Amino acid sequence: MKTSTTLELSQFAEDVLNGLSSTPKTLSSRYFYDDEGTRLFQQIMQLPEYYLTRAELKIFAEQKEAIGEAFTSGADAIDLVELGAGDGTKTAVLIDHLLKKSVDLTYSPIDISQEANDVLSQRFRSQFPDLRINPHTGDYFKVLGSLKNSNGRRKVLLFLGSNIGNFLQERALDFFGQLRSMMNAEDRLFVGFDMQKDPRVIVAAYDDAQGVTAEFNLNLLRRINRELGGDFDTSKFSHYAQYRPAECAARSFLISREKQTVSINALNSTFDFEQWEAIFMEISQKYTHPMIEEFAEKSGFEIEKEFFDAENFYLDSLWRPSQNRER
Ligand code: AVJ
Repeated sequence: MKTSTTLELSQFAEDVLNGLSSTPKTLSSRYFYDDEGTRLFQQIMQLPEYYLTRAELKIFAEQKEAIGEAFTSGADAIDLVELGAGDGTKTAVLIDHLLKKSVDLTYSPIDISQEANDVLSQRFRSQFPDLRINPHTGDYFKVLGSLKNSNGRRKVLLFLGSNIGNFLQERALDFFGQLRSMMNAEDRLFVGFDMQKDPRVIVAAYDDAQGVTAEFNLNLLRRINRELGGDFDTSKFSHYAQYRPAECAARSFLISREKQTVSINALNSTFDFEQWEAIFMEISQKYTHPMIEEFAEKSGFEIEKEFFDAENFYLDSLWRPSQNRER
């Protein structure tokens, strides 16, 4: 029965169908970022509890000299390639610095959203009239594959914001391994990791007092209503965030406050919720230093240099392909 309908469904519809048919029910955080979700995430980044963005921006602002040196050491020219740039605030700090140092530089943001790329490119074109910008819209790996050929310039891949935290451990390892396979020996990978810290600080970041994170999660139910003809009543769900310190994992759930049935037209389906049943929405993994070392090693990298903030809340880690392990 499922097969004939599934073929005609969008990836989003298919993933929602599979997720809400699973036990426990789950929805993927990769679908948070429609226009409304992107707007809510911008708001999250301004929240007093959401320390991640500020910590990383501080690292960039205070250590741009050392970061710039590490990026350019042993290379005459560099191509910054950013995976999922967002609004580019952090990257702008670094670009500004590198241009002032007269580094031979290009900037290639890669994003699945054409819209996001257009906005960012326009902003950077007016901010940095001399910067060569080559935006690419599409899947990270497809685009990286097309950029693979060495042009004698060092590619520095940027994967910031602890975006890696949304991947389960195994997928994160696989992701780094795939990046590795697309890199030349002189290329570098610069990754942002949110570190393990006081559990109370972490849980507050995902359960803010103003309820913006709750709205960010509930927006995915609204998105299903908008795009797939769902009839979720968001007042019947509440956001619940927890942090498990032994796993270093923050998780978000939407909890059905009552027994209810939700129908989704585009899926030709209804879904029953028990009272207090959870939908697992998002994992935001935190890291210990040994975890990061293990990731680097297992995916074929060596850690070249590390940039922490003063509180050790956050780490931007520069990796180079390890030479004893051709993949
Ligand atoms: C963009 C994946 C880094 O997990 O901290 C923020 C997304 N979710 N608040 C994170 C998010 C809830 C964010 N990342």
